[in-house]
Amino acid sequence: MAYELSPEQEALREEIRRMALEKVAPRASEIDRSGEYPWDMQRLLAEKGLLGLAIPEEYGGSGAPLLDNCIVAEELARVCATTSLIFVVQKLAAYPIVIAGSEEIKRKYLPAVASGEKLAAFCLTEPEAGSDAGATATTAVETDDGYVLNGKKCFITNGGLAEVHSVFAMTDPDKGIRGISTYLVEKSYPGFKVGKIEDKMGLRGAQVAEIIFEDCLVPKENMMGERGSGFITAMKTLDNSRPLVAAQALGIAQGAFDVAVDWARKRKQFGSPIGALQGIQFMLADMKTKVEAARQLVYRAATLCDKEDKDISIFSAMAKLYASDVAMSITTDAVQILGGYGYMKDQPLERMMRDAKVTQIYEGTNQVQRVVIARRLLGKL
Ligand code: COS
Repeated sequence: MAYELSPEQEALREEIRRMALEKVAPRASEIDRSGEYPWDMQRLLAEKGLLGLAIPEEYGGSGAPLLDNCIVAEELARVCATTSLIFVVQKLAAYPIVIAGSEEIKRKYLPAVASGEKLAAFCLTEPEAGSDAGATATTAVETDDGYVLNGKKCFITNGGLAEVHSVFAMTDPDKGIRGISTYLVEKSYPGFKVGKIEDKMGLRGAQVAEIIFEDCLVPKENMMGERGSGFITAMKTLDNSRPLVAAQALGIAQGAFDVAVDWARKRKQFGSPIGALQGIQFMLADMKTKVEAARQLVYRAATLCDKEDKDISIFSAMAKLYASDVAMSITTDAVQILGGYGYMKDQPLERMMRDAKVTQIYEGTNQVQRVVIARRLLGKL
């Protein structure tokens, strides 16, 4: 079944595209160059109510479907992947609270996350638990006062900036993945520390850091969901956020494609625009086909998530796998079409190529996506 956007979704796309072109695009190159977190972009998204787009209305958000969120992520990434990530991560980190948090926790934290007053972070990955998320080594020990967390998370987007964290920690090590629980951890809690801030290839304006827990005391009521349900909460969250990362990758691909088409029309060699050369035409034709195929898959995955369909996992994984590979391939080809100019920082393409790379890695590497797809196809053999 092909996707079809409603008139409201088309209008949303137009509105975000206009905002992105007017306010975000002019900042993109400088955000990349400086490597500083763009608070002005965060404020822009907050003022537009976008940081709460996915959060239910009763907790201060708009309760918009995932497909709407994908449209926003795509249009922002078309001009600036870092700004798109600000949007994507706020939703990723809020999702465990939405699906597993108690009523009290939701009321206490979601409104400030939805308004953008507080940044949020999703703390799953550890130095020894990347693709193998079940190998979580951060421990949570129950005491009379609450849970005491010890351990280290790494590659945490918004690390050091976020005030609200969805953290996965091992409560009952003898139970394996069924021993992992989810905790709401505030930056202000004693024993919460920020470690190394990473120096990255792309998404230069996003802050990614280690988060360290040293006897970090978390109130008992901050456990989200049943004890031992953390792994499933993490997997459900990833199922629901992979389409969003796929949309971000799609936006990067579309942005790079737009630049390449424009260049092919204007750049003259051998006495005519290079777009008149069949070698370039075939490249552009293949690029366009891949972008549109990725869009179908991304919107389809988002629509299935919105319907809480049984095929969410496989479609989310396929969308993330395909769209991110498309983003890498389109940005690489777009640089090629611009030749030497594409390699220079005067053009946005080398930034887009660097930004595209991580979409094949984060929210589960594309190898993990293939594992998810194959397991859904075959079951565990
Ligand atoms: N929804 C609900 N339940 C799920 C699920 C999902 N999407 N995925 C797995 N589960 C359940 C399984 O059904 C299984 O339950 P049973 O033991 O009752 O059968 C249990 O969870 C364990 O699943 P599985 O055996 O597949 O777990 P593995 O340890 O083999 O790991 C992968 C599975 C590799 C898919 C998982 O670790 C993963 O997604 N890793 C990547 C993590 C990631 O994306 N990190 C990025 C961090 S965020 S930027």
